Amino acid sequence: MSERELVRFESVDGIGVITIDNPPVNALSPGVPEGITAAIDRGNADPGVRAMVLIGAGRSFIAGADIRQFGKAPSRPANARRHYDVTDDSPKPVVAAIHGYALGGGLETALACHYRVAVPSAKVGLPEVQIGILPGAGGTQRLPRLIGPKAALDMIVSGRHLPAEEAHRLGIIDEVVPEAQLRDAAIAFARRVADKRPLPRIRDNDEKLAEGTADLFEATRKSIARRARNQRAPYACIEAVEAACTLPFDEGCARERKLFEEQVNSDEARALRYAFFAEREAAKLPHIPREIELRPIKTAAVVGAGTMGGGIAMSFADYGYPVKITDATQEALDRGMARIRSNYETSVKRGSLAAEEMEKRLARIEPVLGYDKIADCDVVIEAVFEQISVKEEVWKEIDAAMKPGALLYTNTSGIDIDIMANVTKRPQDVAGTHFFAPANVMKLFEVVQGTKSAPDVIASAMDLGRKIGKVSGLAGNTDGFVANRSRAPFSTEMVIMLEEGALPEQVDKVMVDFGYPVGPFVVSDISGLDIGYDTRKRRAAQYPNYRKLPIADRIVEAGRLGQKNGKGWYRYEPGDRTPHPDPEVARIIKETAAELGIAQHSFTDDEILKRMLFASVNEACKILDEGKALRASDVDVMWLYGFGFPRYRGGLMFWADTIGVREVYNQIAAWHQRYGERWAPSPLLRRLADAGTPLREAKAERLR
Ligand code: 3H9
Repeated sequence: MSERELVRFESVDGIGVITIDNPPVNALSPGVPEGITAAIDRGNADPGVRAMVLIGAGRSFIAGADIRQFGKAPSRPANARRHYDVTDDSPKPVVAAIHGYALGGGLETALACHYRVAVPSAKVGLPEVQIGILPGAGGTQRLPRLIGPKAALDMIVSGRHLPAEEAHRLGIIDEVVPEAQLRDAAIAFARRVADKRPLPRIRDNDEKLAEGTADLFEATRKSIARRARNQRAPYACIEAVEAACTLPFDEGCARERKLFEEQVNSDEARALRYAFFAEREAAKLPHIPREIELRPIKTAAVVGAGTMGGGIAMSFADYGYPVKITDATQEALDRGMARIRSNYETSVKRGSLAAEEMEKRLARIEPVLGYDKIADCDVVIEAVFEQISVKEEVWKEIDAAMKPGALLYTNTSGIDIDIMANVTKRPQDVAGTHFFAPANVMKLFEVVQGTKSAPDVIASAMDLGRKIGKVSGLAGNTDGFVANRSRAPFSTEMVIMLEEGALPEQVDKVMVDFGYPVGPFVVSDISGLDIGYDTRKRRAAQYPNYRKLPIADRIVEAGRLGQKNGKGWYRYEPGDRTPHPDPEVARIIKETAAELGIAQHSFTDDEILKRMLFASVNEACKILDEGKALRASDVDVMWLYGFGFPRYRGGLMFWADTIGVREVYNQIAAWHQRYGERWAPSPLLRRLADAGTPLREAKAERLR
């Protein structure tokens, strides 16, 4: 595409309208900045043009720099004129007309304009920190001048998107204009300001910078210390805003640029860029035509008003869907509704939800008794007790009641979904939608394709996940599906290491230092240890070679169920969730190991980390080899959104690549020799190591 097509210039009665047309999101790809520069020059050279409007074609203003270009050789000489400077220097006013998104370099472009108007649905932000960098085109210098360093820090360090109304209140947007009239309103605005001088250039206004004291920056650094550990980008953002308050504009820009250059090729930025694209890739289903017609979803039903069912109903209500919830008895329904209300009330108390909004959401959830009451819903999600006999009964009822064409999804985490599908006379309408607890909070939405699931049923599930604010990932129908199956060896290995001499607190510390928000033993205590106990018994009965975990069993048999009864892998004081290492746990571990005759040794942090994560890398390779996941990057997305894997490490497979596929293979092969069958290397892992192909590029030929 030539530059002239990427950016168009037309003159509308004295106003030069510059339109950026680089679908899908008008990123500043090579040619776009040059096009804007040329258009501004043209407007300035044309005596018939009094002012200019910069607007985006399609669904957005500008979503930022083209992220795919980062890490590649620059397409322009370093001394080329930058469109930001050319815009800012323009002797004729330039008005940014914003709809959709003005993010990153997009908002920086708008800040270089003299005025900004936006429609109510527009969003603006400097989200660079989320891809491991900082704004690199003057954003950290202009925004504090416009809205003050405190508000600017909040935006830049969080990377959040602001709705137009909030941006207007802060002073980023000069005028909010009617939704469907952006172009005309912006032209009218440009006409109004065409002769006003001096031009309001943000760079010239230092008044607000006094608020940027050393204390403010110190307090901001302190406030992010926990969240931003192991990361550099949030601190680089703060440093750049600090430079805005201590240096003249041009020097501040140079400082920002230097920090940007240092950061853009960092491991952190590479990992976060990978995560950004992996997430978008996960939404694509190569085996289903993109244009397939989705089944419309206007109303939803949830069967089962337990913790999971309640959370699922909340997920619908949170995103505006009317949802019916049903259970076997009025008491169960009442309990479920009370739990939902109490969850919402907690959010209101914490200040994350307005009381009025809570009432709106609650009003969308209708408790009903009897399957006939949910029959006309477009989608039903079954979330009853995880027992095959119970599920089978429920699925007969669902099949008998639901209208033809309804989407029938099951939220099982452990049961073969074909069993449920085959209870019905319409297995093609059935698929799995696996939510993670708490269902209204956790973002992962694992869609499970059964043997007979129809393509539109799968595509509709993937789309539904997105519509209720989740990140969808597709899994084949295998025990544990993709997320839990790939994580299971991690959970097994952490307990096996206790037999060999590690302690829960040591393992947890290693994983928290690595970047997990909480350690895996604390996570187990939060979830409750009895569920794992039951699953292990079931698995042991099912699989003759199942590796038993005697220490974990003894902990439960000693009456330690986790946080719910104040003792699990740790002990807890009443009313307090702080985990305290417990000598009784250490004693159980030691005694069990002695009975098993296992020699004790001390562990390095590195060994703990690799034992746990490599076990899962190997399993993920087996899953891919069996065709139960489409892409290694899908596994990564599931780990990011299902298990709190640190995003700045990209994901399980991306992280393993930073060590190297050959080294991962060699270590696994060595552990196979030492520990036996459970470490048998996946044939796919071996093939990748032999070919030197990164793990993150592994793909299944098709989903089986
Ligand atoms: C920056 O600006 C640095 C500057 O400070 C300094 C420069 C010197 N680049 O997400 P979607 C693609 S850093 C390339 O599915 P949505 C995306 O991959 C940048 N591609 O849509 C997808 O492609 P495909 C700061 C991009 O409606 C398609 O567009 N900006 C970019 O759910 C649709 O995207 C950001 O960090 C990009 N910048 O969400 C914003 N953006 O169809 C990043 C999107 O092949 N973008 N694509 O899969 C977003 O957050 C979301 O895409 C957005 C739209 C909210 C805009």
